[in-house]
Amino acid sequence: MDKLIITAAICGAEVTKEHNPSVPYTVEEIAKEAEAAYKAGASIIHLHVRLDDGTPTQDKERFRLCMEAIKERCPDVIIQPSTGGAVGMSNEERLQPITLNPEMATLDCGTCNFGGDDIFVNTENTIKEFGEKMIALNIKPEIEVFDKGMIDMAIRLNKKGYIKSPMHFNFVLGVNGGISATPRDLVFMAESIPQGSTFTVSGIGKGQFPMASMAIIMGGHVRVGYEDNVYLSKGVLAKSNSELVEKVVRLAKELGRDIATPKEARQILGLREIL
Ligand code: KMH
Ligand code: ZN
Repeated sequence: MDKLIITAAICGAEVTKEHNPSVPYTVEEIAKEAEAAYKAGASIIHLHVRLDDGTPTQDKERFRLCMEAIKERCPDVIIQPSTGGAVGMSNEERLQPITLNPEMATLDCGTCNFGGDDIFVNTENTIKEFGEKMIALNIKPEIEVFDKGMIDMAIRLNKKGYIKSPMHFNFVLGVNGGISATPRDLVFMAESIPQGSTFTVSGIGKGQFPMASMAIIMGGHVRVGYEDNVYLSKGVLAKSNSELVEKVVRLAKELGRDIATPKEARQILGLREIL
């Protein structure tokens, strides 16, 4: 079994300091959280950025500042900017960070409800546009799927040449509008991807650590972080994203799975070598 790649989704676009005062907003806060998560064992930082007041933004210059600040503190970490941004953003807005030469970026493969009146819109043409641009820029997409039909969409677009093989999926389980964070649904998702694909698992809220444990056992990879969950355990807020990463490292150790360094993660995912 491959070593375990841990992704830290340190900031997100929807979670706020009201949910957990340690959610990072400023460049300095984001860089500090990224470094702490990296030191705890994360090899990938899934990155959203904010204005200082917490407003989510996909502004290229804000991304540049945050990426430079992270690279200064942890030069070999893999930075994976979001192209999902926040609900309601235009495609043009969302695509800005891919022009900063990242090794990876997210590619959301379908539309879904996102709680209340929110809809996270990713039409087939949007996915094609994002996929083509990532191929042109030699960026490995992390294919975010919130439901099984989104896997099928990715497979169709892979056959049509909009997404390259081998594909790397992120099963986001437990969004209010997506597939549930249950063992049955995780197994269903894992059995639905083409042979030779890799996957990581993002359990939302209380699903985070049960789904992480299953991913460790199944040979998948794990994403944790404030974007998905702000609690270390029931009723206990995590003081930093690093506490969430440390918990995954402990689980992996107990279950006999070694943790991948960024270099090893690059090999497992077939990223272009940048160092
Ligand atoms: N903020 C969500 C609406 C991604 O990063 O690509 C979408 C999201 C997905 O977070
Ligand atoms: Zn995200």
